[in-house]
Amino acid sequence: MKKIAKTAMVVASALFLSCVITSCSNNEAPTKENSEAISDKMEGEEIAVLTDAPNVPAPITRKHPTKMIVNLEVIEKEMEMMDGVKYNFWTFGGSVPGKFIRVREGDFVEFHLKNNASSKLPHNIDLHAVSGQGGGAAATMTSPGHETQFSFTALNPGLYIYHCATAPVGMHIANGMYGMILVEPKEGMPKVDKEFYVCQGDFYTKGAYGEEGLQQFNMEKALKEEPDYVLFNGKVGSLTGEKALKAKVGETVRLFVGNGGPNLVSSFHVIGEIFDNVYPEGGSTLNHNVQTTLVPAGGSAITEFKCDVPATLILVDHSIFRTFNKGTLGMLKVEGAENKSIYSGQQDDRIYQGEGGAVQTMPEDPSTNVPSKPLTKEEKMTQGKNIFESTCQACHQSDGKGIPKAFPPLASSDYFKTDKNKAITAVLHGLSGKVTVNGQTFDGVMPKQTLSDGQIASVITYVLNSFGNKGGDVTPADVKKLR
Ligand code: HEC
Ligand SMILES: [Cu+2]
Repeated sequence: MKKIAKTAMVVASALFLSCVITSCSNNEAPTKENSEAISDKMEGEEIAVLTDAPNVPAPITRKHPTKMIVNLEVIEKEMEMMDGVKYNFWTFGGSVPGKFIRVREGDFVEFHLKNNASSKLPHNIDLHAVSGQGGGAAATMTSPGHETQFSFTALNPGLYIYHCATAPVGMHIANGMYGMILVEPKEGMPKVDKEFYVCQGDFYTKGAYGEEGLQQFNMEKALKEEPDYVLFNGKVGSLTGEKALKAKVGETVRLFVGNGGPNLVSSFHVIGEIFDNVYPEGGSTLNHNVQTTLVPAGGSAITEFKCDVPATLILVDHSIFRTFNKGTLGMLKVEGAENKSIYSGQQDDRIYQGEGGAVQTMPEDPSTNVPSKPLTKEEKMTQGKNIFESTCQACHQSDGKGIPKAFPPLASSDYFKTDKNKAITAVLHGLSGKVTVNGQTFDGVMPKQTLSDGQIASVITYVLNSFGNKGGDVTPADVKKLR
């Protein structure tokens, strides 16, 4: 199945490619016999439909160039960069990234840049799809309450970034002034089932990641290229939970991926998938079977894949601290029938001891690991501290205070204050969904920890007697009851 769909996609793409290389001198106007023929004759006029991420306008079915009228409005507006964290964004069309523009190779684009009267500053636009001074920037410096106009012919097919180029350019981009324009090749693009628009950007705020309230732009951090936030589509969580992208098993998906920068290069990767096709840098070369593709600042990539099995695919910048600590995490939920021959799921979990090399048949119940002699509380504290440092600390931090918005505090936590079983259960079975700890809401995922009853007893005893918690003692038997 996959092979066929993939081959079809490859063949179609190769066709598109060969046409690009030989530049397809197919000039004949459509005739009765050949109404599908590709024409270079300019016909008609259209007003471009613009969309907000993650949506893209419908594929172009026209076989001829037209006059495309694009109306794009700059709006400066306060929006959230993360729940509770506000930022005064400067936008192309009211959101970050800016509106997606879709035209066809050869189209004559009449571009109207409007700057909302409520704006405080003039702005302009540099479209990387434009051959001409400043990519249009020189013709579009637009004061608040004004509209400028220029035209260009979309000579080169590809996926392009556009951005504001008003000084200080870095600051305008850092405030969200970028978006994408796709110039479809005249032959069109191979058909896929789903297309999405995902655009990365790095953000520099006065406060650290997660600090609430209205955040100001921080020029020092921007100069050092040390962003607090690295985001897909302008907000932490823009593509997770309810807002996750969706597809079905068997469907082909195309991602139009961009990177507005201003500084970082993205190592774009989808956990749990392999890109069947990639157009590196958004150009016309076709690559296959790619795990991670680079998306330069001010650049793009087009990736395509078939969803083979049900899974929650995770979109990341594989410069991975950005994903788990700065925001570049999105989801694509693929639903449908399982195919155990492609992916089986876990088939076994057994204890492996490196030393003796012996693979023991798994005690389904690690409580058989309980040492014959019960540990004293002091011994538990020592063992618990070791486990905490090797296992829990990475997320909950060495002082147990966690990370705002990401990992809840274990220090003085009111979550398990009156019920130590809640702490045991979290470690034993994992924890996900909304939890409130000391008045702060968290909506993350704590993976279940593979520890024995004795180890869990020790680490929870350690937590209960550390970080300002009120004390207590947990036995392996307490853990066993909840397993
Ligand atoms: C990979 C990161 C990660 C690791 C490792 C981890 N946790 Fe968690 N933990 C979380 C997240 C995220 C939550 C909140 C889950 C949610 O939002 O539903 C959480 C919640 C908790 C809670 C309940 C909320 C609170 O703060 O009181 C406890 C207790 C807890 N973890 C203890 C531990 C202990 C003990 C360990 C080590 C054995 C551990 N965790 C390891 C990420 C982690
Ligand atoms: Cu600007």
